Amino acid sequence: MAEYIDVDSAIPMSGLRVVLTPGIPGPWSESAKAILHVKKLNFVRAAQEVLGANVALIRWTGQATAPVAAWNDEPPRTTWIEQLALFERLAPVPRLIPKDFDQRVLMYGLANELMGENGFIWHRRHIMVRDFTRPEVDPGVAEKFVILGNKYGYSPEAAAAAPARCAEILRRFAEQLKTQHARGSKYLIGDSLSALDLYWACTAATIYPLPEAKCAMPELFRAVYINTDPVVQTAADPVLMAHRDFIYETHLELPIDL
Ligand SMILES: N[C@@H](CCC(=O)N[C@@H](CS)C(=O)NCC(=O)O)C(=O)O
Repeated sequence: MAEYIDVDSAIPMSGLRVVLTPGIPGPWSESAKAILHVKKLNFVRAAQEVLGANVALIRWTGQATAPVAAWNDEPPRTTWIEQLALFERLAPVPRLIPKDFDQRVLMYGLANELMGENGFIWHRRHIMVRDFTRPEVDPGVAEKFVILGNKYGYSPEAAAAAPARCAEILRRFAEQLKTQHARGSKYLIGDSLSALDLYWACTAATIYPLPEAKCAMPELFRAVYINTDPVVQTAADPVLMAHRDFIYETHLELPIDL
């Protein structure tokens, strides 16, 4: 397992510190790590405690999620979009934000559909909370999912809307990939790797996690990440999973170091 320091020790340091959840391949955290890997940026890992008090993290950043990226004494970046801007500034090459205006607008729009508040992962999390608070689930596990749901806006109405919203986004990504393949590109935007390919590769784990040999994770997390919702399943076109595998095999590090 990778080395982590505590958040209190990371605060006064200079350079790049990234707060991650040890042992858990969360899609936002894996996306940040994927960008850092492609850009060959060195960083120190600090540990967030999943659903914990995270007192030092809250004092520092005003919130308790991972990932967080901090550069020198600049304000810590707590959202994917700010983190991407920071990493692109620190290592402009290879470029992961398209130079072309229209491609850039499309990339940010689609990335927000995956990563943003009320995007794919957000709704996928509602489905996880729905499924892991059912009466047959171990009460100790269900209790954690109630806390997760309360933290991230779960309600029965939100859960009811989530599968269709996830499926809509998956269908758009599959269509985008097929259009790109037809014009001879292997990537979601333009003709080269962008942050969107990395976001998709890391998000795909919440439908089909990577196999244990490539990404070891606690058994409970694997069960939570494997999609069993039929509406989401129908929209999970094989082209999407093939793209995840292509991006990991071509651009990322396996097995994943958590
Ligand atoms: N900071 C992220 C969101 C990350 C996020 O929602 N992280 C969740 C993943 S489930 C997390 O840290 N959960 C554990 C917790 O809240 O303790 C962003 O907006 O880009």
